Amino acid sequence: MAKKVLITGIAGQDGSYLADLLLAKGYEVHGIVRRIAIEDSTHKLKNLVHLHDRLKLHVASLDNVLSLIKTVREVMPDECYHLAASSFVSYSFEDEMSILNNNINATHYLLAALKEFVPHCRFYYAGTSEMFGNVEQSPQDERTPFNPRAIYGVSKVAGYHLVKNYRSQYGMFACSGILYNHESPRRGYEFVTRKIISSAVKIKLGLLDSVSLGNLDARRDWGYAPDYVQAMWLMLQTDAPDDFVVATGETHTVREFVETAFNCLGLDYRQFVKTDPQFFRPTELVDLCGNARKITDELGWQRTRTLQQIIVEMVESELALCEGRKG
Ligand code: G4F
Repeated sequence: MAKKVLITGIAGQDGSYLADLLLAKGYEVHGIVRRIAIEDSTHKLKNLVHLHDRLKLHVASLDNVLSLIKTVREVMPDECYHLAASSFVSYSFEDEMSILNNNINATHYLLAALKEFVPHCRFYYAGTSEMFGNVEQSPQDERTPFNPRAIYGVSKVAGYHLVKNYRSQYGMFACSGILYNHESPRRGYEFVTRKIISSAVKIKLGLLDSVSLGNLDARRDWGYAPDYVQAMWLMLQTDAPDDFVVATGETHTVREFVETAFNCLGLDYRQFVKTDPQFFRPTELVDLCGNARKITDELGWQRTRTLQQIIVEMVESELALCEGRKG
């Protein structure tokens, strides 16, 4: 019988690539979506269009424990990947309140529901480099202390400890992946890489004059999203649950990303890119660079794309989208 998997956040970048991967491996794939996503499927489920009727989508809300219990009991999954979260690193007060509550509660509700109804289910939790925050050592690995500097990171550290507790106290097979930034043509427009690519392509096509960005000297460790969902799956196939850092071990500045993207289109970014204080962060994290040695040595994980290759793929995909060659 096919293994059953339940994915929260299935309509996002990572969720949709994970669905692709698990369908190809023969899983029966179930996903949790909000009612609003079904009502506005053209926009909110665009990453799943190509999967059409191969998925089983369940309407539930991560802040409603009863709807989660109902879904868990209906699906009785063998594996659960908890990817849904408010994941934009915001510093606004209203956002901070809801990010903290939503992210922590959703993780707790889901773990509690699985423990109660399907305790053998293997659980993946989407941790993040934001948990390390303002680091004192670089690169970071699984032993580096957490020092989050944004509420999003604080909420993710709390979720990480919930996972650890369910593992040690209740014997659940629960793992956290500590993933650094990962990009692809399915990245949301609010994140800097997609914003740069989509603006550069629009400028090339004469649809936009310029783009305003924040700190061009900020550095990130950027990987390829499909490689990172492969890492998630590997973590749930081991003999014993554990936590792993997933990263490239290389950092690049936003400026380097911009320059490469504009170069791909034959443009000089200096003519089109402005900076605007509204896009600067009050605290910019420095030196976030991951050491993925553990997952490489123990699970054989490897990245398949350089940043240059990711940028080329994103540019080509955006061009196809803007020229109407892609849905
Ligand atoms: O693309 P970003 O918004 O990603 P950020 O904040 O690093 O967070 C992403 O990666 C984390 C690690 O995996 C995740 F936890 C999180 O959920 C999310 O996926 O910003 C990247 C960098 C920052 O240093 C920011 O200051 O780009 C800089 N930046 C410069 N100009 C900008 C802009 N970021 C955005 N979003 N928009 C700008 O105009």
